[in-house]
Amino acid sequence: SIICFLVCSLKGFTMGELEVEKHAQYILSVEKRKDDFESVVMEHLRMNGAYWGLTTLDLLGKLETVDKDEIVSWVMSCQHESGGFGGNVGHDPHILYTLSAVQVLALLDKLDVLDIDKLANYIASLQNEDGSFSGDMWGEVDTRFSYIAICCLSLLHRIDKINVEKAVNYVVSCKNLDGGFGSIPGGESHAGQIFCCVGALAITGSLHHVDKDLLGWWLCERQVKSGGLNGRPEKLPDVCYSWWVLSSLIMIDRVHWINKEKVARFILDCQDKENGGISDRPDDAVDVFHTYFGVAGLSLLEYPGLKAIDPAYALPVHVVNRIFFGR
Ligand code: GRG
Ligand code: ZN
Repeated sequence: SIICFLVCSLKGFTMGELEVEKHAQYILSVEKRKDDFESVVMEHLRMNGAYWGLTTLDLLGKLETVDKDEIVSWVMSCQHESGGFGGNVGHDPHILYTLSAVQVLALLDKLDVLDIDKLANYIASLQNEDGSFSGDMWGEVDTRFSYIAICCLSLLHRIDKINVEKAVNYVVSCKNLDGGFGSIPGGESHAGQIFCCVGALAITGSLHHVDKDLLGWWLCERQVKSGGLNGRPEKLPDVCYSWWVLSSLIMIDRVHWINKEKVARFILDCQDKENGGISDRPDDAVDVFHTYFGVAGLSLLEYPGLKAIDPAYALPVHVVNRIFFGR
């Protein structure tokens, strides 16, 4: 329409630069091709893939094309006796897949099929004495798991099942002198871990523990000449950091410190304009993971025509509103 054309021109983009139809077709086709390279790689983390793919479709306005009941019954067939979810049918449960399962059900407005208390007890059982979280029964500890536990329990309205104060203190103990956060106390700052720690603090109302100017500066320095963002100093830019860095900057209210047009340009340059999908860098092979992060990054940048995504919950804003404010 003429209005959209004007909005797009104002923001510096031509209409149709984002290949909406082709990206939606690409996501749907990966699900159907069961034996090519990408599908085989995805086999053990199919639950994560379902979350990336379905969230992308929703942001693009194409979620109506999927068979919701079939997805819900597959998701539920991945649930384990313990309450946790595996990456696929018959796989061991892990908190990583459990969050994806909850996010998929939230997207489809089917959270009511869950035994909420059983699932919440599984997550709560992974909290350690020092407030940290293990990913599964084998015990690896990482601030990724702190974020996941807090995000998941918040979506289920069961945050009271854990010791929130201890969980927050543990995340704060992973803060570094550069303002960033690592995977464990003393671990190097990395944009992915920063998303997790800032997200956990945002959801628990604890952002006062963040030095916003110091962290904002570190995050802005992730932008390289091409406009893309890297995850740490001296590293190559990668589309997925559009998500990890931009979402963190938005949560600490410093996204105006970055050149948003140049990030959007970098993401658009990573599209396969012929067959759909987005890659990590221009001219690399596309995958579902980077297609999700590219579209989610553009959504954070308010790219015309995309639905808004929530930077802390990593779900479309309309889904988060449905969960917390009813419909
Ligand atoms: C709901 C979005 C969402 C996430 C769930 C799993 C998780 C919570 C967060 C993962 C955060 C994280 C650590 C992301 C980084 C992923 C990544 C690209 C790692 C690569 O790191 P390196 O050091 O690559 O191998 P670089 O880019 O530094 O060369
Ligand atoms: Zn990447």
